[in-house]
Amino acid sequence: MPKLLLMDHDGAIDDLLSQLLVLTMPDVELIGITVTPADCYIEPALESAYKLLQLMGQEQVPLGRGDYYGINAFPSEWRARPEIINALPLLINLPKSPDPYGYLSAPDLIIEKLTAATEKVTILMTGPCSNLVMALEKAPELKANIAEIVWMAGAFRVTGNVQTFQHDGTAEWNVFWDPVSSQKLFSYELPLTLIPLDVTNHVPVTKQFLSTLASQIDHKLSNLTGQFWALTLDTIPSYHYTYFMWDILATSYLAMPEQFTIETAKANVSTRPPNAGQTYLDENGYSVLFATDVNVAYFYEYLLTQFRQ
Ligand code: AGV
Ligand code: CA
Repeated sequence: MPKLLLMDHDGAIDDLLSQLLVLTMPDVELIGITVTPADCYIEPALESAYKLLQLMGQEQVPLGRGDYYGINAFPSEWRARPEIINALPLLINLPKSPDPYGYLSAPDLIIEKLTAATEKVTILMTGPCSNLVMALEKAPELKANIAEIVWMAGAFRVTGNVQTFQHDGTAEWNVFWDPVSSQKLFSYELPLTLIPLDVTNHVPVTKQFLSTLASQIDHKLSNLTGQFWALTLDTIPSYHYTYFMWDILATSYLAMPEQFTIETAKANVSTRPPNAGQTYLDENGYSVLFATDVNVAYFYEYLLTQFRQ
């Protein structure tokens, strides 16, 4: 039986790639997608999310709109990228929205779906965790309906990717956007598996991968995802600008957990400068699992297989 999945993403290019990847998974039944206005502007991101559902013939999957804005905003150049996505040839002529009256709020959709579920639900988050935390603050009893949370977030034994004022560079962006909600999520001690920079650093977007993907361009999804990824290579070639397969790696964990090296730890989240959003190991902290390594060759091969349709 396929596992029930709720996905929350924040509309960046690898979030949208992750949504597509989820939609190729035979063992997953996607029961809702909520979008966080973090690494995106919400309207174009919802438009992208809906267009990808249509492309995959799954427009019945409901979308929820995140209206909460975190504590530390993402750079606007990153947030603006989905506008380009929506103009790509395979997407530009698809309808923008299923519902002229708007969307349910993201926390309400999460509550509705967790309440109605006939079995425990897996939650995949590829952006900040605020929508889920708001839902669980409102309806704490629904924690019992969660099977596992998989979250692309954090940096434990490697440097972070936030470079900004009032910050020492130790945090990863999804945690930094809303450190307070992140700490709350840790404190619930639900089954939480983090896919942090420690492991995503192993999977940059490489021209070699894109070149192999291009060799199967007759498959619609290889064509489209190749275009998505090409748009991520416009940045300055230094670590802080390298585009990794952050969210896609977290998403692939659903299908190939045995390919990851996972560590059990006690950890906490800092909520104040100069290291707001830092995830750190702490004997007196909360129980979490986090990935430290992955079978990289297997992962890239998995993507090439899934997008051969
Ligand atoms: O920190 C990684 C998270 C992932 O969820 N995001 C991008 C992924 O969607 C933030 C981010 C870090 N560096 C970036 C990011 C960059 N160079 N461009 C866009 N977003
Ligand atoms: Ca993201």
